[in-house]
Amino acid sequence: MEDIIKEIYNGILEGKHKAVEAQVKSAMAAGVNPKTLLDNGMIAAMAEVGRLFEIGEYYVPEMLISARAMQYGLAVLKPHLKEANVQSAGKVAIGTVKGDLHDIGKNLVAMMLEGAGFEIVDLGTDVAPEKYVGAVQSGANLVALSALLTTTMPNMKAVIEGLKAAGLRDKVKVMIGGAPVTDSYAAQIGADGYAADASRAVNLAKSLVK
Ligand code: B1M
Repeated sequence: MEDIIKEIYNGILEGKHKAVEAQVKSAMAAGVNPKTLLDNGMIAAMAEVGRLFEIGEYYVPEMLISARAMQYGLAVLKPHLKEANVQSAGKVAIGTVKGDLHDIGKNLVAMMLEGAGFEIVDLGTDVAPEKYVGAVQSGANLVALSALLTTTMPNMKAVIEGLKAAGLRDKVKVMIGGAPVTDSYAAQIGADGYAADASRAVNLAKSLVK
């Protein structure tokens, strides 16, 4: 791993948000590939944070400060991830489902979709089904649902049921993702597709609105 990528990886693990922000700026100025930094440095660091939490070396406060460092780095990286000359590809209402506060993956997916030319309506975290329904009524043609907890996954189905109840299900595509979510879960709840990561989410979104 390049030194600067390793430094950013360590900075996220240690929750040094100001240092991470500065290091990502330096990496961009030095011409480091933003996607390589994202995948090999930043996402890899968050995976390690999860592992340390699982084995009891990190607790919620450590996860939080690492997440803050990740968000600071992502804010710097965002403009560098954008594709050049992209046209509006569709309007996406994205959010983390009810009961779930994890937003790093959701933000990353939103950022990549925006970079690929989608208009983003970010509903935030802990989003009730009615809010997605409202966003579709306001013109979103794609709903993107993120869940990081096995306990909140069923709330994805609640959104689909909400869209059906409002008579909107055939007017909108629904895609889902997040660490515990799978392709077969998407099929089980009647979603239109599942993506394992932010890059695949872009390809899926493009194919769904085609
Ligand atoms: Co939490 N947490 N957390 N956490 N947390 C996990 C998810 C966990 C796996 C950790 C563990 O045990 N190893 C575990 C869930 C276990 C389970 O349900 N199976 C867990 C737990 C238990 C909890 C709490 C219950 C802890 C507690 O309080 N006791 C609590 C729940 C709070 C709540 O939501 N109600 C909690 C809280 C938190 C923090 C607030 C401290 C913090 C979140 C801060 C934030 O997001 N602003 C946090 C963090 C940071 C994590 C880990 C360490 C990292 C998550 C992350 O940001 N990953 C996580 C462990 C892990 O994932 N290894 C963990 C990086 C991110 C880039 O990846 O989000 O997976 P990810 O997104 C990926 C893909 O999944 C995909 O693309 C993204 C980019 O490639 N993707 C999509 C995501 N959404 C998508 C949508 C799509 C398509 C793709 O289409 C729509």
